[in-house]
Amino acid sequence: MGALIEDAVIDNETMVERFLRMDRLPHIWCPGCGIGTALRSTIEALADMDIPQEEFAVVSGIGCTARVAGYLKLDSFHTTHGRSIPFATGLKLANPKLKVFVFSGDGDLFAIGGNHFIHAARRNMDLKVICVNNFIYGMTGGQVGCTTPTHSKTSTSPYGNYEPPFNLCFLAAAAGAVYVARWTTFHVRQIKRSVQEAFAKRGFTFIEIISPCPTVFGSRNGFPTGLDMMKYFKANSLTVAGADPRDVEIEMGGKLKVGKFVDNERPSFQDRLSEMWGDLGLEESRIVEAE
Ligand SMILES: Cc1ncc(C[n+]2csc(CCOP(=O)(O)OP(=O)(O)O)c2C)c(N)n1
Repeated sequence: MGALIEDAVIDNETMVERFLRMDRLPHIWCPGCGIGTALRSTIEALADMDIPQEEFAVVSGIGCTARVAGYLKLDSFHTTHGRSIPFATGLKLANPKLKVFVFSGDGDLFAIGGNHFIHAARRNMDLKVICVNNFIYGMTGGQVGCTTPTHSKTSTSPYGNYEPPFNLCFLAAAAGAVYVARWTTFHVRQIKRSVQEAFAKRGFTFIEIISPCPTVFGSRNGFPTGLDMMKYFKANSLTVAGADPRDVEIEMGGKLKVGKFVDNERPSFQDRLSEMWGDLGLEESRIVEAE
């Protein structure tokens, strides 16, 4: 038994050291933040897939979540605010063999970067997007954003937010994503499975991970510690596999619907490209065009 535990500890260390730039630690995240949990589940998913590490590339924008790209020992690109998706699109087109994923925050992907998100989904670009949704602009001090639940207090809505938030899963599905799932940081195994399922698909996939930000969101909304928010997730999450994404809007105090909501097939951007260019690969098609 002792040996088994020892092996597990060694495996864990090996996995973490394999995927994290240990020289960059300690990380910048606050105690109780859920980004590390989301990252850990993602690393477990990558480690357990039959894909060589050098084939992965990760792209992020700016924000607390976006720091993930700097900590991951992959080909990592920490780009400008809101521009992770166009950057990732370029990367995928330049080297279609790469497994390109985007790991970024809700503000980065859906406020400043919202337009890029919907068009990549419409094109069914072969990108795997993982969004940590902490309901707020974490890095810049907890301002209200496009995912802040109605009535929640933030540094710029001290009496409560009076706007409705985006339902990110519905937005992704409506724009054309072929895989859409939502979990919280309480659902570590489900996140791992979703990441693996997303990588197994062609086309644009979206995973939303609801995460605590005790420092600037929780402290103003009755969840002063990360644990308080995790208990809330545990008590209020309701798994509804295959739920219609329009029915999974988030309201604090109500049931938080999680699960895999969309899993379908349609031609990806690259499928359409090869349809047009026959068997020619992307690289060759560019050569033909240049001639
Ligand atoms: C063009 C531009 N506008 C604004 C900012 C300031 N800024 C940096 S991070 C950030 C918000 C990040 O929020 P989110 O993506 O939700 O990530 P979190 O920090 O909550 O993980 C903003 C507005 C910036 N860096 N660049």
